[in-house]
Amino acid sequence: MKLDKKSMLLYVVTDRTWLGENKLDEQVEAAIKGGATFIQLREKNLAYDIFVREALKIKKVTDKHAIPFVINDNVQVALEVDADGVHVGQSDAGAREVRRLIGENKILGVSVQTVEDALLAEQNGADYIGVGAVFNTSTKLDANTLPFDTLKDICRAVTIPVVAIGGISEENVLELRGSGAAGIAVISAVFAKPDIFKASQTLCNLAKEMVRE
Ligand code: TZP
Ligand code: MG
Repeated sequence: MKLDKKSMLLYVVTDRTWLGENKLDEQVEAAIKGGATFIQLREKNLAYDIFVREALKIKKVTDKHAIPFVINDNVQVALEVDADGVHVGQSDAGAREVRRLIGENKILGVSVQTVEDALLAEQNGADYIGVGAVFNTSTKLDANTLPFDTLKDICRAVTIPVVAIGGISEENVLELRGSGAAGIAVISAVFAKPDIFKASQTLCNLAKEMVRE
């Protein structure tokens, strides 16, 4: 599926770490109202049935606001809830295999850290690429931090949109100016904040400034 570059502007990835008494679908809606343009449900510890139930709740919100919705790693959940697509990393099922499973009309996102893997992902049917970590992050413990030039080289090498991820905050978004990234993907910069709507709104404005040529 061909993606509008604009939908990559503020890509928000879910995380229950800071959920407390709140509901994830309500937090996602607050993020969308603030300006999130893309939602990824990322669940590492949910049983299948609960994962599906949560995915359906989030999908209700993303459908209501006409925002693309993808599932991290789990093709089966994505197909079961008819999500807009799937996002996989290098250690998950290969892009070509995932594309075969989901068909041509769903969104396929792939995480890469090298130009070589980016080109391969594009050849294998990725619609967009995630590159990171672009800054130090404590959200994903096994993420290593990439040089700015690697992000830039990847953006130049592929024709599909690239979203930068990892340690991005209000303070450092503008350091990504000139990278060629179509937007930013964030977890803690939205979900660790007490006011998700406001955090999303601020990041959205900064992301617009970041992508401006
Ligand atoms: N992939 C690379 S870094 C990262 C993922 C999922 C974590 C991003 O989280 P945060 O809180 O935005 O640094
Ligand atoms: Mg993964």
